[in-house]
Order: sequence, then structure tokens, then C-alpha cells
Amino acid sequence: MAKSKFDYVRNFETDDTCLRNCYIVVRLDGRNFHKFAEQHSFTKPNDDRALELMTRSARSVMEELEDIVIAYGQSDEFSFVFKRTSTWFKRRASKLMTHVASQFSSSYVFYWKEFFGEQPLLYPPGFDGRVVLYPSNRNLRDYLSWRQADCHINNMYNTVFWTLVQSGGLSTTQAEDRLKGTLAADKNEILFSEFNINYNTEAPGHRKGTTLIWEKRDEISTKRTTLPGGEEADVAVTRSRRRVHAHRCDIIGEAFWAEHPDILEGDH
Ligand code: DGT
Ligand code: MG
Ligand code: MG
Ligand code: MG
Ligand code: MG
Repeated sequence: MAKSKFDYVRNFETDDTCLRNCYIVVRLDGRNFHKFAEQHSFTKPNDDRALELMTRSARSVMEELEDIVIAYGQSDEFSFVFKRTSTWFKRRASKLMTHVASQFSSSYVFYWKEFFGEQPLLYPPGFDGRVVLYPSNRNLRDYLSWRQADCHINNMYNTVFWTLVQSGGLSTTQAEDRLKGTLAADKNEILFSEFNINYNTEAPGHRKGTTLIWEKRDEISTKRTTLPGGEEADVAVTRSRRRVHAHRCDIIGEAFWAEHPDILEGDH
């Protein structure tokens, strides 16, 4: 293409190439979801339709974009981790982040009906994005642990808070006062002794958030074939397929990483 005299403006673009060898994390967070949840009557403290829609949208991001090895979500946020050797879009932060944010947002709208049925989406939701680089496996794991610890702390607080309001008859101000200064053990105790709820048996997805990874699993399907004798029969066919699978488990400890050793690349 011939150059025009306007061509120099390209040099005003800033270089936002992500440092090599680092994991690139893109974290999205729903814009003003306090209001969005209120307006769409999300159940408190957790709305499974909303959480599953978030997960469905994240799955679409992993399937449509390249090089995402793991994603972790809770509340109105989702983090996507690009493998450290990724060269997708020349590792340009703005390209990666905007692709993640737009694919996620359009999926959230596209799949809304699958989870909310006839309940209308009242206005277009938005998500902010940020990029963070992590140079080591330890740093990346600590990042994911930080998000899961956040999920735990918030969910425990919200579970007790809304139990005190919904089942205990307290006003929101009274529940807030009751929880001031309490530790995890105190919250467990309130749930157990006053409401007969064992926090550890609450839904894993609420306590642990959702982790998405690629996994190869055998899938069995039936195929109609013609046998040597000429008659038709259904036979079982097994093939190994790579798909995005959801886990709702602890990712802070060693067990998850020992079970899935191929998520992380070695530190060099
Ligand atoms: P932001 O992110 O600064 O634009 O503002 P927000 O309002 O999105 O604040 P954030 O992201 O710190 O907190 C997430 C909000 O989303 C929080 O107010 C509770 C709401 N939310 C998320 N998941 C659920 C849910 O399952 N049920 C209900 N009722 N609310 C939820
Ligand atoms: Mg926020
Ligand atoms: Mg938000
Ligand atoms: Mg949030
Ligand atoms: Mg283009």
C-alpha cells in the first residue's frame, strides 16, 4: 500500500506489548452490578442463573479466543489467564483485553435467555477489564488464590448476613451490627447454632467460585453402522475430546494443581 502524508500518525500509537515469559491475566468485572443485580431481581446472596450465565460467557471466551489455559470467576468478575508463551495479537495488552471484554459482554447478552427465560434484560450490561502480568507460577497461583480467598470471605459474610435477615428477621442494619468484628469461626457458629446450617456443605460454586480448564476426556456416542451380515446396528464409539470443563473446588492448595499438571508451564 502506498504511503500517504498522513501515515505518520501511526507513530502516535503506544507500545503495550506484554513482557515475554509472563502469564497474562485479564480480569473483567461487571460495571455497577450492585444496581444491575437489584434491577434484575438477583436472589441474595447468590443467584445461580446469574452465576451460570457468567460461566457460560467465560466458556465462550475460552472457546473463541486463543491460548487461555484457565479462567476463574466469582460474583460479577472473571479472570482469564493466557499461557506465558502466547504470541496471540503480538501480546498487545489492549487487543487481548478488549477481545476478552467484548466477547464476554456479547455472550452475556446472547445467552441471557438461556438462564433467565422470559425475564427481560432491561439494559445493556458492561464490563471493565484490566491486564496484569505474572512472571512465575507462584505469583500466578497466588493471584488465583487471592481471588478465591476473596470469594470465600465475601460469600461467608453474605451467607450469614442474608440468613440473619431472611430467616432471623433482623433488619439489614441489625445484621450489619451483629456481624461487626466477627471472625470466620463466629460466623460459622451463628449459622450452625442459630440456623442449623453447616457452612461447609453450602453449594461449592458459591463457596469456591468457578474454575474453567481445558480437559481431554473420553466421550461415548452411538453410531449406526452396517454389519458384515448386512444388517444395521448401533455401536458405541469412544473418542477423546478436548473441552472446557467447570470445577467448583479449592484451587489454593496443591491437590488441584497436582491433578492438572499441564495447566502451568515450567518456570525457566
Ligand atoms: P463496580 O464494579 O465498581 O462498577 O461496582 P459493582 O456494583 O459492580 O461492585 P462490585 O463489583 O464490587 O460488586 C459486585 C456486585 O454485584 C455486588 O454489589 C453484588 C452484586 N452481585 C454479584 N453476584 C450477585 C448475586 O449472585 N446475587 C446478588 N443479589 N448480587 C450479586
Ligand atoms: Mg469494583
Ligand atoms: Mg462490579
Ligand atoms: Mg466485582
Ligand atoms: Mg480489524
